[in-house]
Amino acid sequence: MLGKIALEEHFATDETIDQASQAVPAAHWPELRDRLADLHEGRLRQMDENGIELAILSLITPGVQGITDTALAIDVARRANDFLAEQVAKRPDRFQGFAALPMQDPDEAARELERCVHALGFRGAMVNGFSETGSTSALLYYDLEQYLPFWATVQDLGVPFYLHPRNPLPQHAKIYDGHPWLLGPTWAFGQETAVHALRLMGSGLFDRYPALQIILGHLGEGLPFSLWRIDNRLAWLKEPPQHRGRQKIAHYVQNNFHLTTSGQLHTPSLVQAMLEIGSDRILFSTDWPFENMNHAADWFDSAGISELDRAKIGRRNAITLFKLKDVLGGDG
Ligand code: GRE
Ligand code: ZN
Repeated sequence: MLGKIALEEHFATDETIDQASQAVPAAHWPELRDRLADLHEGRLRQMDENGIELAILSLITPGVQGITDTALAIDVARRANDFLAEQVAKRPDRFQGFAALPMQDPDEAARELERCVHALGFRGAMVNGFSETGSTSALLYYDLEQYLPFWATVQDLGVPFYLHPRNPLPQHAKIYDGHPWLLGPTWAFGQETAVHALRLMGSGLFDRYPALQIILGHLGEGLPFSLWRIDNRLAWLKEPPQHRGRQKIAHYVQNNFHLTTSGQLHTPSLVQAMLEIGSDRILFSTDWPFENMNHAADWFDSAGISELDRAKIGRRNAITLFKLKDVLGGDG
């Protein structure tokens, strides 16, 4: 399929690139480093070869979320966003941007998102899970009370918020001791992110701000498979503790979430996600450079779904969600 749009496509700045060196065995690092640092030639060649017209770019994980010094997190986010805006400006027909946000300070995060949307033309935010701060050992999950004004800003701006994975901190990851193969994209990324998403849903956030739209990668980090069981248990057990949302968990997933196909190139999983939340809320993505664009594109282009669903998931849903008509030529 030509004209695909992809939205879990990462880059790194000089300041953040070393974070990714842990992500792959040493032998792969030079290749990964080149891929992350290349925002034009190699990337555009890959996109051309794989029928990807537009990529919405985002900083690597944990990125700004892993910076414990809040003032530094604010600075790094700002610099990364300015750098990305300059890169996008060279080829706005091929690249758009997601804001990196210093969630360590909710007011600054809201201000930075406003700046990124209004002054830099970004299409939303990508945040890599919980944030760390130096002042407390507490991890900041975004269902906490202090984030309500931030979420009000996100809703007012009308842009999506991509909740991207990160690993749990070692001191909170005892369950993985002796099994480092379970960290990262094999398992821990999804587990961490699914729980964070459930915390948002169970906090009542989407009753208060019903227009919020959250994006999850990897076909929903396992949530589509688990929705029925979560709601069934909550209904079967009439007693507290219940979550604070007024609706079933499935309702929030179906009304406040979008899923991407990043790193989950498996047709039965895609069909299952389509059955749970519908093809209007699923979007193609590749997770470059941690996955290969040709793997994602070859699978998606020949997956056994209808051509109408392929057009929606590959392109149309992104145009609607990110209001991309202005940057795309032709049919938009
Ligand atoms: C990702 O973005 O999904 C990712 C990383 C680092 C390692 C593996 C991976 O950011 O899939
Ligand atoms: Zn990713």
